[in-house]
Amino acid sequence: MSSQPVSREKFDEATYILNNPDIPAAVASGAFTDAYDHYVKHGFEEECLAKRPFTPPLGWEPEPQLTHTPDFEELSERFPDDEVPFLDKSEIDESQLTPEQKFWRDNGYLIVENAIPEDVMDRYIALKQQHPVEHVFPGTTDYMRIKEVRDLCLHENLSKAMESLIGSRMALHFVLSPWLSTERNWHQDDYLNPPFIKSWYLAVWIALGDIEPDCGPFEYIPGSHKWPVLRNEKVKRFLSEEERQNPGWPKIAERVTDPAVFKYIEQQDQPSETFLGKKGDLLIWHGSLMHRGTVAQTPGKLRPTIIAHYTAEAKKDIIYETAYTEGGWPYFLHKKEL
Ligand SMILES: O=C(O)CCC(=O)C(=O)O
Ligand SMILES: [Fe+2]
Repeated sequence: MSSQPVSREKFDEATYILNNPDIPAAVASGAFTDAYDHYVKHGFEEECLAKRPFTPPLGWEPEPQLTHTPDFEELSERFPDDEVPFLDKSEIDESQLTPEQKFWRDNGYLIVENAIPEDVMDRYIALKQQHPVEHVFPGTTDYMRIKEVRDLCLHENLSKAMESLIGSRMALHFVLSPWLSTERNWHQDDYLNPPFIKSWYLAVWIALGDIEPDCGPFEYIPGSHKWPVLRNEKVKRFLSEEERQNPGWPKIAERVTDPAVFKYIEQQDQPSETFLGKKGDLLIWHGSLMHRGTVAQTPGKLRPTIIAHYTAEAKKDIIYETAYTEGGWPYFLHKKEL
């Protein structure tokens, strides 16, 4: 699948409508001028996210599946300098940067100690403790309805720090609340984003208690945000056409991505670090930083955290409605109604 929407000439309107029975009503309602208008404003992005079936452009032949074992280089790319946030560009005047910006530029992460006031955390923790703390409460998009989540994840101290690293206000769109490690192995978050995000993205790990080494802490490789980044269209060349269309393709693709990523990490020989924050400390990481949730050495040991993911406000507002906290910090609402 291409990383750009196809042109109007190549757009296969009949197949698009056949694949997406909601389109005629959406066009009739006046929300879109025609099916192509819908495709450009929503459909292409949703195809990338596997939320709509892929509509092949006219004259399109599926790429044959590659069967050799690819290296990381073959599955990844470096983003063009003019498409990345200012701190990721190769030539900038570093004398103008704050120490935090310089650290982020060099390392792809930033730890801010004591960033969140105790009372803001405690109001969230009290709410969370009404449910088993290892469970998914609040759910990944419950920041939309629960003010305590927004007060924490869009706290002014954090939002200002993020804005200074990306050069845009960062909109909250996803939280992970369980007090257990995800145990997800090495990856870069940007890989599963739509192709135009290109590191206008970051995530934050907020310690809501003192993090013990045996609870499966967050591990990351400083400087790995300068490595190439896995790209889904490159990875998909190693899947069959049926696998490419499967919404669960990222998991299926791990048979290709995991060996390539693990081998590359070994070759780089860059030491990793783990984040053992104290209550109120946070770690902000770059969308291309290699990281993982380690396996808890004491199974079931609680890991008091909330993890929040953000996209630069300007990068998504065609797709999402944006709301703002009283302090003026953005968060995405559900996808615009079609
Ligand atoms: O469990 C963890 O600490 C890793 C979380 C993670 O990879 C993510 O939120 O992107
Ligand atoms: Fe991640």
